[in-house]
Amino acid sequence: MADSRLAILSRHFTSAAAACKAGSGSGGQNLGWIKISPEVSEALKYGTPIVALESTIISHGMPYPQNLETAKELEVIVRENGAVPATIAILDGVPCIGLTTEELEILARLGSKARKTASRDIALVMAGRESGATTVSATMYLASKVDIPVFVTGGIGGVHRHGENTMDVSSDLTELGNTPVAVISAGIKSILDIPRTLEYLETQRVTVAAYRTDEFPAFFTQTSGCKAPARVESPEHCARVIDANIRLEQKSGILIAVPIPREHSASGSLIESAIQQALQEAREKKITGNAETPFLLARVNELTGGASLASNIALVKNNASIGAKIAVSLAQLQK
Ligand code: PSU
Ligand code: MN
Repeated sequence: MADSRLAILSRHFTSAAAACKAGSGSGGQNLGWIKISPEVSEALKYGTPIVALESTIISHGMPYPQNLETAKELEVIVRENGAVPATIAILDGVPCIGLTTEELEILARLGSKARKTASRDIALVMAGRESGATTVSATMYLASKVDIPVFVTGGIGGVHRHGENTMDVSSDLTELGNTPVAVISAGIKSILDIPRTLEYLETQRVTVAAYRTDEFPAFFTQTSGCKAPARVESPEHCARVIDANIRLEQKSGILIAVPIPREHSASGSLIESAIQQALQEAREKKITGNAETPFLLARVNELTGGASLASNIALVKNNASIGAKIAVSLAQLQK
């Protein structure tokens, strides 16, 4: 692993000829088309554990200023657990791995004015020199390009309800089928069709395991009524699965689903009824496609008087702590 990281770094350095007009912000190295912050660069070079973090959760997933506070706290939690945080976003057309506090603030303030950037949008955002907040799919893609194998988020996209008719299936699922990165999440929201999402992940060859539970978690609640395909018991166990996936040279990713901590799941049924109402409103207002998830998240937060946001923040923090422990275990295995 250390060798391949060095190979990637040197490849970026040698292709850096056309590089250097990438934005200034981080003061990081410009390695061709991608900018890696000095801290993340250093960590890649020495095999220090790293945790990738996404940015759509900042721009579209939470309101300002809680989004900025959460983004900063996640980085602190990752560090406290012994890993280096690498928040990923596209700034002025340049994919950035590792953001400064000022850059986090720019994204947090842009909110939904930042472009929600899935994998298919990365080239468009680069070409237009726009700023883009990366979803799970785009964050995975960019993390894999610089060889970061562990990525923490809140919830992933999935097969939408009625997806069998609309074909609204998040590209997070196909990216998981194509990109060998482990995504640590709290499962899938019940705004989505959880059983179909699990079926689709199987078709995409994605390794799926629930953390210390037999049931697949549903983001705001610990249970979904769906049995998880597998169960993992500890950060070390997760790291061994990721390490085996790397040795196997699997092209597909891993989804580790961590249930929301029990003390934050109490409002689950309140949130569930808000979700039903928000889904109904989305249908009435004909909100579809990539606008649906942000609409539902914001509406559910309003309807629950902020309870869903508090739960959301709590579960992402929990994921960050477990994800960092997984990254630390993985780095030890790869020494
Ligand atoms: N689910 C959440 N919060 C989020 C998202 C999903 O609970 O912020 C974001 C993630 O960035 C995810 C994206 O990758 O929404 C999926 O969007 P879509 O359903 O349009 O593929
Ligand atoms: Mn979609």
